[in-house]
Amino acid sequence: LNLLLQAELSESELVAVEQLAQQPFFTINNTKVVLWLGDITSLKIDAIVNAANSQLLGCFQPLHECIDNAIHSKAGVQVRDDCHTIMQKQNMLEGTGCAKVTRAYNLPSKFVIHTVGPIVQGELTKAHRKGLATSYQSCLEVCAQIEPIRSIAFCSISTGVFGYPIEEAADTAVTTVCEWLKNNQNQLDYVVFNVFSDRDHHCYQLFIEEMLCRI
Ligand code: AR6
Repeated sequence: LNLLLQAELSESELVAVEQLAQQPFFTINNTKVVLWLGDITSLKIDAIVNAANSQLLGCFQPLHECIDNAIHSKAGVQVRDDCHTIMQKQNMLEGTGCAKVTRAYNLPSKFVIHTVGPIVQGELTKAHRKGLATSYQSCLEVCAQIEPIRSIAFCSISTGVFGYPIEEAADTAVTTVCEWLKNNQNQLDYVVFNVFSDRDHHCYQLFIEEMLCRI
C-alpha cells in the first residue's frame, strides 16, 4: 500500500522549494517568504503543517476534503502510528495552539508538524486570535528545535472545517510569522504560505502587500 501511495506522485508533479523561490517573495532576516497556491502534499520541503484536531489521529470522516485527510492518506499509516505514540505518552488531548512533529514517510516533505487551531463558532474573539497566533508560533518553535528543518510550508490553519474567517486568519498568519522571523534570525531559509483557492491567494496577497509597506 505504501509503495502504491508513493507512486501516486511522479517526480514532475513534485514542487521543490527552489521552484517556489521563483515565485515573488520577500525576505526577513535572510528568510525568503513565499505565497504559493496548490496542494501541500506535493511540496518537497523540510516540513509541512497539518491542521489537525485535538485527538491528533487524523480526521474522523474519511471522505472529507480536509488537509488532515490529504496528509494522512498520502503519508501512510506510519504518521498515524507516530501520532498515536505521542498521544499515548501525553495522555491528554492536544491543546489549541500546540504543535507536534512526526516524520512525513511517503510524502515528499521530511516532516509533518501537526497543530490544532482554534474552532470559531459565532463571533471571533481575542482568545481565537491568540490561539491561532500560538499555533503559528509553536510550529516555528518546532523548526527552531529540529536542526534539519530549514523550510516550512504553512496551510491556512483553522480556515476550513474550524470556521476561522480567511481575512482575519491571513492577517494573523502573516503578522505572526513575520514578527517571529524578525525576532529569530537564521532559523529558516524558506517560509511558504500555502493556500488552496484563488480567493485565499488573493486575501493573503493583500495582507502581504500591507505587511511590506509596514517593514
Ligand atoms: N493543500 C493545501 N491546503 C489545503 C489542502 C491541501 N491538500 N486541503 C485543504 N487545504 P481544514 P481546519 C486548506 O478544514 O479548518 C479536519 O477534519 C483548506 O482550503 O483542512 O484547521 C481535522 O481533523 C483550508 O484553507 O482544517 C480537524 O477536525 C485549510 O487547508 C479540522 O478539519 C484548513 O482547512 C481542522 O479544521
